[in-house]
Amino acid sequence: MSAYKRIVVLTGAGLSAESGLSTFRDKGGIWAKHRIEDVATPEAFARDPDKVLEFYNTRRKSAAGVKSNAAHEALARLEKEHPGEVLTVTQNIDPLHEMAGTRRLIHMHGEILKKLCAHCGAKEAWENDLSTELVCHSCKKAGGMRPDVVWFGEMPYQMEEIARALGACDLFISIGTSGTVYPAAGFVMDARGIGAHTVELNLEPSEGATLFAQAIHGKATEIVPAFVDELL
Ligand code: BV8
Repeated sequence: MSAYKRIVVLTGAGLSAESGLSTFRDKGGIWAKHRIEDVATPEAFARDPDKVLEFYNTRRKSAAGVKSNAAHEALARLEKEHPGEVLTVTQNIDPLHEMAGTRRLIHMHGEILKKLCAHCGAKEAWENDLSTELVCHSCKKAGGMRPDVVWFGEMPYQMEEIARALGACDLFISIGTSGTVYPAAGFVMDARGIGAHTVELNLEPSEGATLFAQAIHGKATEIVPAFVDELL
């Protein structure tokens, strides 16, 4: 049985790669085909909303029908069977953690299957394309409907809850993330700061690999289930 009482798991695009979703910074990844400044900032949306909405409409379509994989499922099992607390914080905007059964979950960069009104802040589940003609059900204005995702320069969601969990954890596990986007990339330092054990599970050493006390490299669908088995 695991010696740890409070576990925080941080996940990134590498966790969903074997489900068929593109990562961002790998060769041929999303940011190799699109400039962040053109599609993933509030300024880009103000300048050219059609282009930004089209980028996310395409990604929403490519996420349709995608299934969770053995790594998502192992993390759901960890939450269910670990006798202490487990909080999963994902940078991913896909719904694969929920699909696998994870319940205590924070989507710190938002969710592709929700829309957000830039005028009034109303949020709603949304599986279809977004367009500038769409009218908000709440404030009745058009032109402000955007995906409920956190763009560069915007504050990630539920940071206080994440900080509380990091400030109390005794194990921090980072999975399938390059460790290049802040504040998520700094979580390992917060966990280290309070003496938690820190582990990286990634295909290859990430930017911050040397900050972790332990690192296991390989495919998420292989190393995550094995690591969870060992923990439980
Ligand atoms: C903020 C969501 C203030 C939507 C995303 C300098 C100038 C300007 C800004 C900054 C700056 N320095 C820092 C900043 C802040 C900025 C930032 O970090 N920029 C970086 C580029 C330097 N951050 C922000 O703006 C954030 N907000 O800081 O607010 C604040 C102040 C105080 C306290 C708190 C906040 C907001 C960032 C949100 C950005 N939104 N997207 C969308 O998806 O379109 S970011 C984008 O990158 C992704 O969405 C994802 O969420 C994030 C992280 O990427 P990863 O998941 O790590 O993916 P990546 O491809 O990089 O890596 C995949 C890894 O998996 C690789 O290592 C690979 O080897 C591995 N892998 C691949 N296959 C497998 C695998 N591993 C295992 N198995 C496999 N099969």
